[in-house]
Amino acid sequence: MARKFFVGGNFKMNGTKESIKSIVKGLNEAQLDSNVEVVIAPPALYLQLAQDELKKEGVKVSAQNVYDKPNGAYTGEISVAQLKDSEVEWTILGHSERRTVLGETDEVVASKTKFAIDGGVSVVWCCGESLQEREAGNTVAVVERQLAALAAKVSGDDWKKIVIAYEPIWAIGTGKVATVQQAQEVHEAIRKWLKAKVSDAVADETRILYGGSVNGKNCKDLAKEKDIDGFLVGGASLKPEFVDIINSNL
Ligand code: G2H
Repeated sequence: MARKFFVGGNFKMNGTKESIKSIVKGLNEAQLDSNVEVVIAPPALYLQLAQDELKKEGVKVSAQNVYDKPNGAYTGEISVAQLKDSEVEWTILGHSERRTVLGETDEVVASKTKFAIDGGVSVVWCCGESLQEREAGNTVAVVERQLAALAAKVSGDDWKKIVIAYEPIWAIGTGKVATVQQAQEVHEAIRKWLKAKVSDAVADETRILYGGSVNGKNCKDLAKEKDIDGFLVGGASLKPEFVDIINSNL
């Protein structure tokens, strides 16, 4: 089955009302490959602004995180119901900055993923190894451990609402992109794991994105690999070259 190419823009904790309006205007006016599904993830405070300004078919807004409890006494959190109320259909979950800086465990990320899906919000679920783990030869084991925690919570059609983003931590925001071969190897391992532990259909249909210092120059070669189905882009999603990344296959 052909998997639709997917490009996410993770603005992280960046932007102002003016800069986000300007990025969205750029996307509204750009010629984008119609075969690509695009989401942009501004900080929570600007989700509604981005949603209101966005006029481009094929581009949607995503949260960067969501809580795994119904509305209630959880100061500082945002609920799945609130995302739905604001017509936000996507969230990123398990980004390494949340895992390492904010202490989210594999189980917390999996629980949030299940809660989001059950509430009708699709998930860009992130995984990836640290430099130390890569140098110790544990890359695939780490990613498989993260996947196993996810698979313990989700099942069946849940997988249709998950896009996996492989983001080696050592390549995030460092300018040190994984080589095409390094990325493809891990993507292939993820697909093999899905085939062995979940199903042939999930392995075949799930999009696996690469994230980590993707830019307008390195995207084309990465996009050619058979198991790379798109990108999760940080720094470059704030710049005009985000359009070149969306159009990697043109
Ligand atoms: C990885 C990526 C986006 P960047 O975190 O999620 O960021 O492209 O800046 O490395």
